[in-house]
Amino acid sequence: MRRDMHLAFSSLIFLLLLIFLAVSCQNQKVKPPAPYGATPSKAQLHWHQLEYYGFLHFGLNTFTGQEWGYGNVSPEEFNPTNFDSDQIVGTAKKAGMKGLILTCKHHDGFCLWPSEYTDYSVKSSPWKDGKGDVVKEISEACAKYGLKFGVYLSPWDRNHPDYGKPAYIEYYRNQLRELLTNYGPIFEVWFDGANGGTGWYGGADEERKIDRSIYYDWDNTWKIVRELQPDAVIFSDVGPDIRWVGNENGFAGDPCWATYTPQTSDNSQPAPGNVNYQLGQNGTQNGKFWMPAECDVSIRPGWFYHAAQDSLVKSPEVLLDLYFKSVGRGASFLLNIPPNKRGRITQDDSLSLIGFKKMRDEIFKTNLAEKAKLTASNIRGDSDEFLPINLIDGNSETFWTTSDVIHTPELIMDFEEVIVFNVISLQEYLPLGQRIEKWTFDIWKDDHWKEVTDGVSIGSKRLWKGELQSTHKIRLRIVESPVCPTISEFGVYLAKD
Ligand code: FUL
Ligand code: CA
Repeated sequence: MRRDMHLAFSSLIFLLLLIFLAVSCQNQKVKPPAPYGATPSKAQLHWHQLEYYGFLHFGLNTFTGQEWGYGNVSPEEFNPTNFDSDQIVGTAKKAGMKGLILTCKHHDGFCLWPSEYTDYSVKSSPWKDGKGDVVKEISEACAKYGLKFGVYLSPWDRNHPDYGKPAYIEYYRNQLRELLTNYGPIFEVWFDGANGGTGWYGGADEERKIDRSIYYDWDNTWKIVRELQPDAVIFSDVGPDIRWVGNENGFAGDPCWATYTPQTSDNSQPAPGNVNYQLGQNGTQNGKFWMPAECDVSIRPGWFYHAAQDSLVKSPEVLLDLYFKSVGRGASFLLNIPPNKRGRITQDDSLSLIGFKKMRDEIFKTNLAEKAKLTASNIRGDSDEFLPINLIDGNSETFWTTSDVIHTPELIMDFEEVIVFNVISLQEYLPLGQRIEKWTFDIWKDDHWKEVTDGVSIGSKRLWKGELQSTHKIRLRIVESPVCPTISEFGVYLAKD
């Protein structure tokens, strides 16, 4: 009995010792750096991963050939002859898009879903005898193909008799609730800055000016999104989650900071349509909010489909260039692919999309850096958790970082064989904020380092494409950073021709 007790006692001591050891090891674990400046929300982090998604401009304008309907066109005009959500969403899927945003209501006020609050919708059209619902079909097809679904609900409504009056805000919010309740998870809600002006307004046919900074009471309107779709990001000229890049050409500025402080010239409250939007192109270094840019552009000159523009579809080469200038500058690429009168994506557009996809796949197929031996000038606490190998594991959650006092480290990649490349890709670890201000990239050539390129900012992604380089050693230097850098990925690629 005594012997048994003795044994139990020693086992207990042994167990306690183990726990003590485990806890003290845990305590010795090197802590990650403290966050710097504004940092992204969970929803924004998810959004960053999407990078490339599509816009669908579809509605009465598709049938009338207009871009901004006046709000007086009969709903009977809406009659796609062969609407096929599988074809539309399937095309986006094949193109590698990660989501689709649908113009559920554009400025003309016509609704692509049978809204309870108006007859100016698909229910008054001959399409499917007024029983159709484009929002339902597209959202369901997105779920089927694994794409995220987003909604555009134009704040401006050139059809509604109450536009400009308080009653319209109630109408607008009711519609927002319908869209955010009845169509599954929404990843992005798009609030257009174009609002106020001439319109039909239920026959008044006049100009209605609104005070853009106060009319929509945005804070309370956006609360509806937070309440009904807490995982969605809100896009507008002034965020609050995603900002307009300030042009409709599909490119971001260089640099394009993920942080932004919206400004107006007259000190009024910044709001969609009331902001110095040109500043969105570069953002604000050390800006007040994490509010990354989205680059919207149409694959055609117009946002809506016009047969006369079939020969003007952007080529795969042009799209690739825009990709480098949007995603490659830390923004997202929102490419509009308008369904035609049949209710399908036109072949010219599909071919270009697939060509663009092939080019991207070809470039990013092999990360040459995976074969490198990595040496960093400093590793935070010499910890296994922050090793440079994290740069080539294809995982944006792991990163290389240094001691707090080391702000300008360098990293060398050695290759057993000479590599030939013309593309590099860098990614910062976003949860800790945008930290790096300036970096330089060199190759080893003729027994010395030769600078190939440099840049201001990295952010969610920084792509560089240039002349062909051949070497067996490359170097990344962080040359300006207010804090220790945290870099999650480093890719080296070859873009043939
Ligand atoms: C603009 C609108 O006026 C265009 O018609 C289009 O919808 C574009 C995406 O946003 O502000
Ligand atoms: Ca990584």
